[in-house]
Amino acid sequence: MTVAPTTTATPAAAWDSYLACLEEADEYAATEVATGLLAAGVPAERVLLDLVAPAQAEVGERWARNEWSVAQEHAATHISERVVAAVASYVNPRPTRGRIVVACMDGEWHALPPRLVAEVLRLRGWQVTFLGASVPAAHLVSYLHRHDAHAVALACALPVRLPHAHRMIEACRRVDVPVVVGGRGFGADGRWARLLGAAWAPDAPSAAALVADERALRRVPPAELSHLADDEYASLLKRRGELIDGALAELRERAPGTRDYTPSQLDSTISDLGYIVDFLAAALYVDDMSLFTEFVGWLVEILTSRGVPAPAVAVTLGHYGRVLRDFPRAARFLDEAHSSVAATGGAGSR
Ligand code: B12
Repeated sequence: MTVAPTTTATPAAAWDSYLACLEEADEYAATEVATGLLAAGVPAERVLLDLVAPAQAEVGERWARNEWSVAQEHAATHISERVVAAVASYVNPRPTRGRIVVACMDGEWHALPPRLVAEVLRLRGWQVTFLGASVPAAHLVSYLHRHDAHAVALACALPVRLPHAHRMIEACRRVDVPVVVGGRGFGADGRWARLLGAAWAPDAPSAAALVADERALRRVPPAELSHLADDEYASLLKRRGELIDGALAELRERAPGTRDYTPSQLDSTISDLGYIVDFLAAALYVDDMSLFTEFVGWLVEILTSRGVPAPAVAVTLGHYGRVLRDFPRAARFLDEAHSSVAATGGAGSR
């Protein structure tokens, strides 16, 4: 089916039409909605930030509520990428300022958010090199050795990547290139960015303002991670496999339905058990319990919308809590998360 694009002169008015295009995976109509706005005089930056960006957030909400399949989300994201490219080539400014290198953290596949930031920087005259998803620190550094960069913009959409983020921030510091970081992975108020010793921007316009102010970019206190001396983070990572195996065995024993899981259900379960460990590790890294409890709240919502009962999460938290009872910070985080799951009706005895 093809969606007839309506010509509307503001991103807000074009919203329904644009989302309908994403829903129908109609990339041509979606592109016409965006270029129609440009033709009507809406600045390219507004089309990117007031139409494409919030539409992507809505795509995420629909996926989270299990209203859209993963395939629909992928198709919509692909279309948004095409729309970003169409907007960029429609305007196509020539750079007048220095080079900004934009990249995702190692292991981070959310490349579209920093792509939007990259295009906004380009629109404001910077010469942008977009390195895309999952860039290992060593490759970023070798790129920076070969190309003069005014600054690096690093993206992180998932807090679970914060330890990698720290490594990359430190790598840039060592080659003396200032860094601005952004993305929802640093927390809504950027608190984990500051903890890791990096300047943080909540959105693309703020990132543009920061890179234009080199002194502000460099005026960031170094990382404060003295809590890592207790070694809980490193020890937890070493025990990741053992923890997942143990949690799976306990789930199979206490939730008999899991014994009849199909191979793909089993895969998802194992990856969720791993996510719980990884988010716990990230919370230990930044020493912030809320990182873990917010993740657990999100996981329960996602699983509930897919018919998985919340007590399964409580059983796993209880298991990890028992195995990690000698890790005071981890045990506290797990205990708190277990109580919050119980409070939302997902109690499972420990
Ligand atoms: C598309 C998408 C994907 C695509 C990404 C493809 C691509 N090319 O980008 C794919 C399929 C790869 C993906 C995978 C996953 N995803 Co995803 N994804 C999304 C989705 C729907 C849209 C992302 C997007 O484009 N957002 C639009 C941008 C513009 O929004 P934004 O982040 O707010 O960006 C603004 C600011 O944050 C800031 N900013 C952003 N980046 C940067 C960078 C810099 C340097 C600066 C300065 C500023 C800045 O400026 C932006 C514009 O103003 C989001 C939903 C969402 N709300 O974002 C989920 C979402 C981020 N994904 C999520 C999840 C869980 C996953 C997976 C774990 C799913 C899975 N089980 O496999 C994996 C993890 C993959 C990985 N290791 O990275 C969750 C994260 C939840 C959480 N608890 O952290 C979300 C929130 C969905 C949800 N509603 O639950 N995903």
